[in-house]
Amino acid sequence: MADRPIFVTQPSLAPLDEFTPYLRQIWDSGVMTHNGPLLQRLEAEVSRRLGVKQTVCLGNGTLALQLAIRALDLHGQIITTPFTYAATASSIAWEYCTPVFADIDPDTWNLDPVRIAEAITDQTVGIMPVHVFSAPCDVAAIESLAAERGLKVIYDAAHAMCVQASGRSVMDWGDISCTSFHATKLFNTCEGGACFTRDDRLDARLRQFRFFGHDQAKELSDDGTNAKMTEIHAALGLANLGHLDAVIARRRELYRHYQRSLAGAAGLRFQAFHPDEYNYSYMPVLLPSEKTALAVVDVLAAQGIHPRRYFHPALHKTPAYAKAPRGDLSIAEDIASRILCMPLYHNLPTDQIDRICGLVAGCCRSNS
Ligand code: T4K
Repeated sequence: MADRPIFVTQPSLAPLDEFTPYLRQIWDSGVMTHNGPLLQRLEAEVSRRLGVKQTVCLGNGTLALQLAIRALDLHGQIITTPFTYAATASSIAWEYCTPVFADIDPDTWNLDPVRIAEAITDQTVGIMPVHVFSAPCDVAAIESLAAERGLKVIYDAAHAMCVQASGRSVMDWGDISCTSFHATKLFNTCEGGACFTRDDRLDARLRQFRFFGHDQAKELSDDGTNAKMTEIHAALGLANLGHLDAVIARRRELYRHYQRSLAGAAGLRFQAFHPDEYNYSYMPVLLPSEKTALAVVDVLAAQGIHPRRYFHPALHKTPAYAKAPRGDLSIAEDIASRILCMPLYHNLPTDQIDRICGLVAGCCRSNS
């Protein structure tokens, strides 16, 4: 048994004394929200860091997806993956569109462009692929299909901060890309998220939508909601941004440690990705069967170690989306049934990883 429980992740936080000078600025100025100086600085620094034209910071990643659908004025069916977190499909449904599920690739676990093409109907208006666990989708195939069929693309890049796809930031693809800065993400502002677009008109719409519909002159010239990020959240982002490279490097080392330690585990597989196009924010492993995955959960839980079944069940198996239109989803169902995300965070000790891997390999052996 570990001294303290080991969860799937722990937030990466800058030292407290790097956060407090930002708080001092807020206390001195009294500006707490509404496009304040720290928010503007965070947006500029994230844009510079990722090499994207504009960053629109928001209250969370779910709102980012919803605002993206609104900004593109989508009404109809949006093709997406069932192998994702609920927020992907809920953002579609909450914007009065219909999620349509297509199957995933068995190796990358991302939406398969061939299956997307098969799911297109005369009601399809867009595609919402997810860069699952940060591995980029086949962006070139998806975008040429979308261009050919006149569809909009919104990437759910909630996991994919700092990832490159085909030589540019993954956030630079699609009509709009959306990410999450939740506490459990690689880069966090506690709660938060962002939209990215190269289109100035969409950028202006997103900014207006996040602030009730106010334009720059504070006129209420459009529809909108409250999706703002506060100065306190932006302050945390600025403090955390300085440590991002070190966090990614450490996570990469720990990921490789897992890979080496699990190399002999019978029937266990890792996600397929290019090592330069991944941020190591998750440690997903595919067990040989659901029985083995459940055995691993039990054996680790008895030791105070808690991996997560991200993403089980596949969304079409949940009550909210049981009736959503879909094709054959057998690959997503299979992967969802035997996936486990193992604990991975910057200060997870390697001797704990060795212990976890020993227990996982034991389950693979006894269930093979
Ligand atoms: N699209 C995708 C593909 C997503 O994965 C997500 C979110 C979104 C969109 C929407 O983005 P946001 O609207 O959330 O910005 C978590 C997160 O709540 C969620 O952000 C995330 N995906 C999802 C995959 O995971 P839970 O319910 O698994 O989190 P929870 O609270 O069980 O936390 C996991 C572990 O992390 C805990 O066991 C302990 C640790 N933890 C967690 C929190 C919140 C901490 O140590 N400190 C903390 O403050 O959903």
